[in-house]
Amino acid sequence: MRFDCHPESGASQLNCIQRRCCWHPLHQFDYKKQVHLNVPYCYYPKNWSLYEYENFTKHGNDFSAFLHLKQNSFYKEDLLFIKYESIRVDNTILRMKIFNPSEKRYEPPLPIRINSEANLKKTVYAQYELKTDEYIPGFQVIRASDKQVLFNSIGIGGFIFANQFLQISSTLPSHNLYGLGEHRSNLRLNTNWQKFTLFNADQPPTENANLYGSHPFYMILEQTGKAHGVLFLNSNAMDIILQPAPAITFKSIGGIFDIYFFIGPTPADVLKQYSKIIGKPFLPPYWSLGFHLCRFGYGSLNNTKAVLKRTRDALIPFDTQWNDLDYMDKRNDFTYDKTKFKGLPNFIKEIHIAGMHYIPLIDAGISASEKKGTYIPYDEGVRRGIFIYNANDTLPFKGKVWNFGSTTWPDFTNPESKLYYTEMMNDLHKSFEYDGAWIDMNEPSNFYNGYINGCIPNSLDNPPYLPGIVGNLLSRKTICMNAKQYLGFHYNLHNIYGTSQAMVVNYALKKIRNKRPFIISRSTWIGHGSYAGHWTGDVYSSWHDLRMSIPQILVFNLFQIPMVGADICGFDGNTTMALCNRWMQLGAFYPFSRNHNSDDTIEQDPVAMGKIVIMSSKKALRMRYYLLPYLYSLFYRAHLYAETVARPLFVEFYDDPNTFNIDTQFLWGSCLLIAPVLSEGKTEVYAYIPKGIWYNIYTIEILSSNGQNYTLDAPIDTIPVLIYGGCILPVQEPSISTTLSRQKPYGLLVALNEKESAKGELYWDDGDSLDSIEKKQYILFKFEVINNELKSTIIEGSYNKYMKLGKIIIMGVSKVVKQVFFNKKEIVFRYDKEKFNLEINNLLVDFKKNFILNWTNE
Ligand code: MIG
Repeated sequence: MRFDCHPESGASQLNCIQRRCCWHPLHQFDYKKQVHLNVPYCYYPKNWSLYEYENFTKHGNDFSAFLHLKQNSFYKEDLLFIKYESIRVDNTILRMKIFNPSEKRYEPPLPIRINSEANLKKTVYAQYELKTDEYIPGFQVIRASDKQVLFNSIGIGGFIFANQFLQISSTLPSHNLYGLGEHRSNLRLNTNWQKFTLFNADQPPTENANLYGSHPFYMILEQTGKAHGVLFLNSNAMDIILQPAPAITFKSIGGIFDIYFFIGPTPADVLKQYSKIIGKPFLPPYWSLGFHLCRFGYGSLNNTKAVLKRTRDALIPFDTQWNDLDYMDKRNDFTYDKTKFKGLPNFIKEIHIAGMHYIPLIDAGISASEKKGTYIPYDEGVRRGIFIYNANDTLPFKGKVWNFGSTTWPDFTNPESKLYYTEMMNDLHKSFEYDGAWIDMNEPSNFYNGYINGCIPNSLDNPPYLPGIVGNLLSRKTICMNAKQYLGFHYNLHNIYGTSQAMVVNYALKKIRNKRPFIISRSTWIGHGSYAGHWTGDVYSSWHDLRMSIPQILVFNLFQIPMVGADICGFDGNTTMALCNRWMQLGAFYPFSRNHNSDDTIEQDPVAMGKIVIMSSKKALRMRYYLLPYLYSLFYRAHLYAETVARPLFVEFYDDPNTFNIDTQFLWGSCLLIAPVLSEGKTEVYAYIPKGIWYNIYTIEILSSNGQNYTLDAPIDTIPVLIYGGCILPVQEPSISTTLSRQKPYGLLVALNEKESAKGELYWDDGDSLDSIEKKQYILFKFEVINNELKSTIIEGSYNKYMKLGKIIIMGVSKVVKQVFFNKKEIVFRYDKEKFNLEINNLLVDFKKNFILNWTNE
């Protein structure tokens, strides 16, 4: 219960007491555990408070109060008056705002939130209770049904509201805490004196570092298996401290306190509630679920072509070819190199004829050093006034990225930037018909720390409290904090830069292509998933990075950014055959599946890695393509219901504490368990299998688990995948691209549970049109097995293409099958007594007609 009263270095008894805190060095205790932070010697006494209530109104859960400052903190410019105000968003979401009532302070413009007032009347039966104390400032949020205290700041010292330092602490009901990205860590965060710094940075993923994005959201699984979530909606640089009480502290350097509580009680409920505030994920185009191939430094169109050709010749399923910045002329956005990439427009036409797609990189920065009249993107940007400005004038802020001379950055909070960017992207699209956008360096990243000589000292670049940013400098590899944007200082808006770009690019792509936009962005902020996906940046080609990609992918699913993947086989450093082999297998199960690497490393496309990797890639990707109708239906559910696609086990099995700490395995939806090999030389995986019946997807062998670890076979070309009994998966024969696989017959993979029943669904549409759901241009199937009868029912929609159903596999039919009927007509089948497997091949019927398939036993 020691909340750090002197987080800066140089704490002493004297300055601790000056802060009216307790000084108590710890060396006299037997304290030897390895911890990331030192246990504070200087800590707040109970009920330490700088503020006092001036007035106070509370009716049920409606609370509002004014407080005045009685004593200064040590962070300069404490707010003299502050106001607490609770807002009932709906009966499962409570919002607590603590702000300056006399002068508006910065609040994040994104995400575009739902209007809470509109919902007020529906909240008669709130599922939470808010408690306060008349004398001691603070509040408690309690779940009404079980009286569990979810958040408690009453009497816990350390609440500070200064101009550039905001701090609030709370005890927590359990150690099972997830979220607080973007970081490299286990999925379940360590609460033993850890600091998580949120400040977007061009920083290759390593432990204890602030990375590309910021997500001040966590979910807690309580010991009872109930879950709740908390969003600290604040976009300023911040530290979040976890300590073993367990307790949490937010320390931000700007904005206001705007805290949302999501009552749950299941993990899926929490995420759905969270999505009401931040928005739900975009529905991706079907082709984007295929395999993507990329590298930095193909260097020429010929080389790009050669890699594409050898991948296709090897019959590896493959949908999208990418180019990194080497396609550009002088590394400038919205151009292409007419020598080395001569013929790019035609190449893309050929790609399209082959039923494939093409994505180029776009860097955030715009070259600022071309001769006037030779580079429209700069001239136009200046004319329209859409660049980020210097602190004291209206000239674009200049740093340097890839461009030869200098670089400037569009300000995507300026409404005019939408028109500007649409025009630039449209011009580029006229020169070659790209299909999506890869937006990089949008933290934003700069090769300088601010200007070439740094930033001129100012209160924003030198705040009284500096969060634990890598390099101990806010402007490290980015722009100065006092640079000016349309909506205010970069200091406040830094963390939303990437998402503000993604929103504009999303808008532009829709306008230009009139099809579903597909965007992959390095930098992210809350709500990003409604516009774009994410890749995890410059991971290293190591077994550790392979393993750590799983918690990273899972936590982004919690953040409502399900379209996420890591660079398969690793980005930096040379990969090896053994590593790339296992990484291609795992990567085939990333929601976003792309092999990409750096320019100073060996070639690592599957064919370049040799026979074994080719074989594995083919096997794993064919399995992915086979499962794509299921994966697509998961994305549909993410889009409508905020469900995770790549799912942590605990989200599904929250009543099984064995799953709370698992992040070396994961689920696809609720039906597939993926247990990859994550270390060299292994050909088995010792995996935790939750209670229930599971089926090996390759051999159809049954594994009946009572909730323990089992050894799964993982030969060199195989990634273990199990299907959960009770599931019906829609599948489709794989092919070398989604354009071709979409023409193949569909199938149903039915996995029966103990009661020999199962359920499933399929969402289907043309895969590329805008607003397919809103326009009802889709078809939704429900499948159900009960009492020896499989029923397929069309729920709604109007998809007008023919769909052929080919094959049905029913696993776990325990009694020998005598006859099978399709719509009462007897049909041929195969039944395998050893495997309890019923197969109906060559059905070749109209899938879009409801049907009943039933069987009798001997
Ligand atoms: O300064 O465009 O994370 O994927 O290949 C590096 C070159 C810039 C960083 C991206 C990486 C990309 C690289 N980019």
